[in-house]
This record gives sequence, C-alpha cells and structure tokens, in this order.
Amino acid sequence: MTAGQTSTSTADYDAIVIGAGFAGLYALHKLRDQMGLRVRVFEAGDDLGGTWYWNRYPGARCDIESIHYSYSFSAELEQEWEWSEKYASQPEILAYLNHVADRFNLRDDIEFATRITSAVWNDDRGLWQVGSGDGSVSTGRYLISGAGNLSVPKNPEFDGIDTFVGEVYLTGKWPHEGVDFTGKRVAVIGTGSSGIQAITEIGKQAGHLTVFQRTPNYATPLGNAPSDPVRVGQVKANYPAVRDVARSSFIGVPYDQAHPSALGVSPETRRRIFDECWDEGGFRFFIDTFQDVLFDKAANDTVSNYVRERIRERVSDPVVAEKLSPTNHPYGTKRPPFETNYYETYNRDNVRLIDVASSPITAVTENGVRTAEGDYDFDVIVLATGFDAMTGPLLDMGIVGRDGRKLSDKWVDGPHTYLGLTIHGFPNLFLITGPQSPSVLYNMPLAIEDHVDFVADAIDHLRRNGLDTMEPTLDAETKWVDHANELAQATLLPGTDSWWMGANIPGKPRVCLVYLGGAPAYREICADVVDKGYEGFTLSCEGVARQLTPTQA
Ligand code: N01
Repeated sequence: MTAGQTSTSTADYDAIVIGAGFAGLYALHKLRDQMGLRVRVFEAGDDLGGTWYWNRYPGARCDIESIHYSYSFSAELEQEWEWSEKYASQPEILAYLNHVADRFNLRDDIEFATRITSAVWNDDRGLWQVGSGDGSVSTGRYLISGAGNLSVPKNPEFDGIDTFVGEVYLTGKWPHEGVDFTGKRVAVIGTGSSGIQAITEIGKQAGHLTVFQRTPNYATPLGNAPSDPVRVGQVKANYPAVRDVARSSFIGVPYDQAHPSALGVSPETRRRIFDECWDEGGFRFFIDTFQDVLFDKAANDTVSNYVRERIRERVSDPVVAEKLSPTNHPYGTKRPPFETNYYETYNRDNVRLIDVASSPITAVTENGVRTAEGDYDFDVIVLATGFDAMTGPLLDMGIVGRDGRKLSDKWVDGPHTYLGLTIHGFPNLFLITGPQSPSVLYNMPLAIEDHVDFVADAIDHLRRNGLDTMEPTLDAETKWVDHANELAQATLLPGTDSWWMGANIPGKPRVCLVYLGGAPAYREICADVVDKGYEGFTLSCEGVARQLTPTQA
C-alpha cells in the first residue's frame, strides 16, 4: 500500500457517525463534503436535532447567547440566519438545525429511527461493526460518537410510577404534540435547569402546580430579550474575530475575564461586580465575577450569600423563600441554572413548594405522589429528574474494543480517556465532547467544531501517511485521567453531589466528568499533541505500528 491509500474499501463506510444533533450534523458535513469520505449517520430519533429534538418541554431554551451558541464553520450561514431572541427557544434552535441540514444537503446520509445497540471493533479487518435495534449491521473504519452528553434520561426512581393513572412525562422525552396543562393538578419533580424552565411555564397554565424540590438551586437571571439588531449587526460584521475571542475564553463565549479574587476587593466593589453581572444575565454571573469562587470556600460564600439575598427579595413568603435558598452546597458546584421569573412563580396562588429533602418521596401511587408527610393527588406528573450524563450515552451503545473488552468493563470505576476524545483499547473511536474534555463547560457548538476538526485532521493525517488506525497509548490516557482529576480536586466541585460528579445516579462512580482546565488551555494541549506528531497516540497500518516524527506530522 502506498502513502495516501488505505484499506477503507473493505468497510461499508469510511466513517460511521452516531447521532444527528449539533455534533453529528457538522461531522457529516466536514467529513463528507470537505474530505470526500463515505459517511453514514445513525440517529435514534425520527428526525434530527439531538437535545433540541427531545427536550421540547415548555420553557426549553438555550442559556448561551444564540449569536455565540451557533455554528462558526460557515460564514454564509452565520450571516444569513437571524435569531429572534437573545437566547433562542427550543423550536427556533430546532428550526436552525433543520435549516443547516437543508442548506448542506445532510438528510440523505442520515438513517433516522435507528438506535445503535452494538459497536464492536474487528481487529482482523481493522474496522467497527455497528449494529442497530432492527438487527442490521454496518461497518466503518472510523466510529464517531455524537451521541451527546445529556441524552439518556435518568430512570424514574419512584416505586409505583407504573400504577399512576394520570399522565407522566419526562422533560428529556417530551411528546411532540405538546401537553395541555389547563385546569390540571400538576406535579413537577426536580429543580435543575430543566425543572426551573418548565416550572415557570407550567405554573402559568396549570390549575394547580406542586413542585417537589430535593435541593434548591442557585438560579440567576437569564436576561433574555428580543434580538438587538445593532448588537447583532456588530457581531455579524466581526464574526471571525468574535469567534476567536470566544474560543480564547474559559467557556467559549466572548465575555470579560473574571476579576482575580472576591476576597481581594472591598465589599462595595464586590457588590458592584455581582450587581453588574446579575443585571447582564446568563453565564456572566458564573464566569465574569471572581476567579476564586470555585476554589476558595470563603470567596464562594460571598457569591452564595449574594444569590440567597436576591432570592429572598423576590419571594413573598419568607418560609418559601428560605426553602428556595440553597445552603447545602456552594454556588457553582452544581451546573448553574438560569431563569426568567422563576422565583416569582412561587408567589402565585396556584403554586406550592414541597421540600422532599426533609420528607422524601417514598412512592408514586395510583393517584399521585406519596412523601413521608402525606399523599398528594395529581392529574399529571412531570419528571425533571435529569440524565445519566456524559458516560451514559456511550455505555448505552454496547461498545466493545480490542480483544473483546467492553467499554462498560473498562469504565467500571469511571471514564478513562485521552483528551476526552479517544480511549486506549478502542482504536479509531472518537468521542465528540466526551467525558474529561471541556464539553458541557464549553459553548457546545464550538466545542463540537473543535473536536470534529481534530478528528478530521487526524483522519486526514492517517490517510496522507498511508495509515489506517490510531489509538491512544495507555500511558497517555493514564496521564490525562490523572491530570483531569487533579484539576477537579483543586476546586470545590468534588464536595457537592452533582451530575458533573456522576453523583445523581445511584451506583455511578463518583468522578469529575468534565475537564476543568478551560477551553483555551485544552485547545492548546490538543494543538500541541498534533504539532508533536499526534503525541500519545499509536498510529498504524494494518496492525503495524508506526510513530511519525513531528516533522512528518
Ligand atoms: O437535570 P439535573 P436537568 N427525588 O440533574 C432532582 C442541561 N440543561 O435536566 O439536586 C427528588 O440538573 C434533582 O435533585 P438533587 C444543563 O447542563 C440545559 O434539570 O439531585 N428529586 C434535581 O433537582 C443541566 O445542568 C438547559 O437533589 C430528584 C433535578 O431532579 C443539565 O441539562 C436546560 C430525584 C435534576 O436536575 C441537566 O439538567 C435544561 C429524586 N429521586 C437542561 N432525582 C439550558 O438552558 C433527581 N431529582 C441550556
């Protein structure tokens, strides 16, 4: 075989992509249209959109400004698409993704209603055999997971849920026809980002709404508004520079850098900065205040106290206000939710709050919810109880690597990845925004583009050098896992039960699932790996390892 040729002709496809959300759509476009690969996308849903296809609950919208929470790969797309609001609602984001699919003619290479149930590496043939629920099998040289981070809803944990005679809905699998809550007695269980968005809208419509809250959250204002044409015009006139600045900031939005220390300024200055970021809305309050709030408990107390004070100002009943004020974890150690009139919802006559930390839910009965304190009857129960995040979607696909090793065995004590992108023992498998990458703490469309571009460059590199397989070494993987864990241990995050730590799923290993070094540092590391000839990877052709020198890379 000569350089530039590989044995991909033996596979049905050069690349198989799982999922047709933001990641899968861009991967298809990049690999098919820019690299000329034969690509097939398999999508479990009946249509495209991923997260934005499934999460149709009332109030669902993004919480990164849409001019930033959007693809950057096409200047034409950036210019032609108009967002009606600063933070787009779910229908508008889904419309955007459909526009992208139509504009780049992506649908023809997506197989819908096809859930991948097995993905097995065949070492003899050097390819992945990917099986779906209907028994069909396809083969691909490269397997790219765009299955998402929050795509497997947590199983309902309540005994008797099947006996409930009313309607039960999961926010993460919302019915397409919508739900009419008019005049109904509704329960919402869960007060994370999904619950907070849904509660605000359902409270306006339901006859009566009961919220079951186990842990109060530090929700801060989203600051949504209709799109400002002047600001949009400025961004559109400078999009490449805006994207560069976004990629150079911790979570991938072009906001200011936080001030060094909450304890290093006067109480007046601190208050002014909190007030400014509170009024600006969205992630500014999380990342634009002070750099030490996630590292130093005393610094964190200043922001936690501030949010509690603001909650109390907005809730009329002091007893309810106290229940809504988080005290058992520091601000930002759970993923911060953003809200619009969430706290005012509890001032409505038709809304009540039940604390299930002190009096847990013991069962769901035929008629409603039972807690240690009594029974509550409902027509509808909404489960906003979260996801088996990050690892759940990958472990759900029956992935088996070299020598028959199951991913579920390899990850029994938590994820082991190199760069959050690849896994030792699982050649040519790429995880778009996988665990131990910045992923959910990086503006997702940009995080996805960075990862897909890395994968595309790696495949291109293999092909140009007559290679067909890449796999991280165990040593590189071990060092990456240690590095990711060390970063996490330096923060306050490990002390809080959160889905970031895997603590929301009974029995799930407690380990930080997110790379906390920030997008800029992570991007530099990835660039360095490439510059050094894919340092940490073994590159091979038909099983024969060959490490290129940096000058050949
Ligand atoms: O899930 P969650 P989510 N009994 O895990 C409660 C993204 N997102 O779907 O905290 C009683 O945050 C649980 O209580 P506790 C975003 O990244 C983004 O809301 O475990 N309660 C918690 O209150 C987000 O972080 C947007 O004590 C139970 C809630 O259910 C991620 O998705 C919008 C319980 C689960 O909260 C997940 O958010 C929506 C039980 N047995 C989501 N089990 C945007 O705006 C769980 N709970 C972009």
